[in-house]
Amino acid sequence: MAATPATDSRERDLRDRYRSAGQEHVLRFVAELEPARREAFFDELEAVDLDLVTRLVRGDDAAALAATGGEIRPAPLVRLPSTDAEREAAARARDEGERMLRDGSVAVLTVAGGQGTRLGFDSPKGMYPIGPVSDRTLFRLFAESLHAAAATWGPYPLWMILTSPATHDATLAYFADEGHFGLPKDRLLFLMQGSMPAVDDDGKLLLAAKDRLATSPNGHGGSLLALRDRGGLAAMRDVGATTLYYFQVDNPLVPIPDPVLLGHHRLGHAEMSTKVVPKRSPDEKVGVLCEREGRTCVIEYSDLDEARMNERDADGDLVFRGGNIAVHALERSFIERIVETGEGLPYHRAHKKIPFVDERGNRVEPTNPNGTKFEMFVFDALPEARKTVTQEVAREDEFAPVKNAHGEDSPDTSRRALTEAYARWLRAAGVDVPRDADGLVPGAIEVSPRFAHDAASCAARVRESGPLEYRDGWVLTHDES
Ligand code: UD2
Repeated sequence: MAATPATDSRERDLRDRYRSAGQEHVLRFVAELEPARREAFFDELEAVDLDLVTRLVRGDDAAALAATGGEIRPAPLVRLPSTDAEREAAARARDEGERMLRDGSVAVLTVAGGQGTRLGFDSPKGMYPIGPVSDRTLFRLFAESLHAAAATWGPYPLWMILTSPATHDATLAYFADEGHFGLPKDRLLFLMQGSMPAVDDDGKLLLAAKDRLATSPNGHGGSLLALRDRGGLAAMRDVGATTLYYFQVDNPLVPIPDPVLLGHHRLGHAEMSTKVVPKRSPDEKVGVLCEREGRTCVIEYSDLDEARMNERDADGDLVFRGGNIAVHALERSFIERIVETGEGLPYHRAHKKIPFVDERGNRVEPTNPNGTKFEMFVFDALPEARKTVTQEVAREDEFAPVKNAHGEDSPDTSRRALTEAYARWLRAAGVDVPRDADGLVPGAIEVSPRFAHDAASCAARVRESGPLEYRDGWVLTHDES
């Protein structure tokens, strides 16, 4: 295939660099490539941080991840209020958080760059229809919550959405098709996160095709780098937002934004705060909030030893029970400090089945894990924070993730949790919502965030609306009266 002198010199440079890193094999098929594909492949190869890959393959970063020793105890919690003093503290936190929302100091980040493999849904997960009656999508639900926040507290918070190469274009197209849900466009920002190349068990880069590396998104911890590199921090500075409210795209029950967490965070002078729920069983797949040598950290479920995982206190509760639901508040200045130099957070390794092209150019779909993906986890920022707050919340009120196609944490369990949460708001507001023999709502109902976004706003709307009567398939929308 004819090559221009410029291409020749690009190829020479790349060969030199990749040869010194012991990775020249990725250029094996270059002679077969059409010029345009070759140039695009060279772009990809030039963008790879080979020094970083070499260090990760060698394990030179082990120290950063070695935080597995040392004395570990459960992180101190702001407990779910059960005493008057705790209820008063929560009310003070709410007041403070509402002040922050009114004065525009809060921006919101939804991390939505994951590949959603377990759910088996081909589009970005935010497009998943989750409304128990209306099938409104996760993104629509969040957008409506932001309309509700603006109606309640004043300014629209800046909403940033972390995408990845796998979800970026489809997410943008979806928001455009939906007219950006009527949100002010200058308050909406899509940040595409970075990718990391995958390696085989000998530390060699894998090719996904003759002209493409096998890569994967660099983990939700990559959000901090994306905030720096894709204009998120600059946008926060422009709108005067000093605190970031962070949550995952897979949880439709998350309050957006939650003044109580924000208030505890501010009043506790925290740089990073986290919500937890009591784990429902020792082996639930959530990380646990811990303290190691005076620093807060999350120990991922796969890293918690059996003894600690099963340890119970005198009341029979799990000692390490603070399950991370991945809702955080982070100070902008803290994020700036984490990302101002270098590569951000340490990388974790996941041993996975990674399809690849072998040395003869044949595509291989491995049946066993054959390589390693590298990911950063946002909670690894916690130990860097001078102060943190960990707030315990009720699972049934705030955590109903959509992760698996069936069984636990599936669309069925998530929709059921939404119906039951809406029913609790309505009952507390005096509406007669029936229960079946199992104590559950005998059907599905839905409250649009623009009708009410929590129990208190629901009570206020019901007072304005006059008597409301339950029916299966009921959807309370903003113009319900
Ligand atoms: C995560 C936490 C777990 C617990 C649980 C709560 C990790 C490693 N574990 O488990 O401790 O808090 O959530 O629900 O985080 N994402 C990106 N880019 C990426 C990878 C993921 O944006 O490169 C997003 C993804 O779209 C999703 C979220 O991060 O919103 C969680 O990702 P996951 O499904 O891989 O994490 P999971 O459920 O194993």
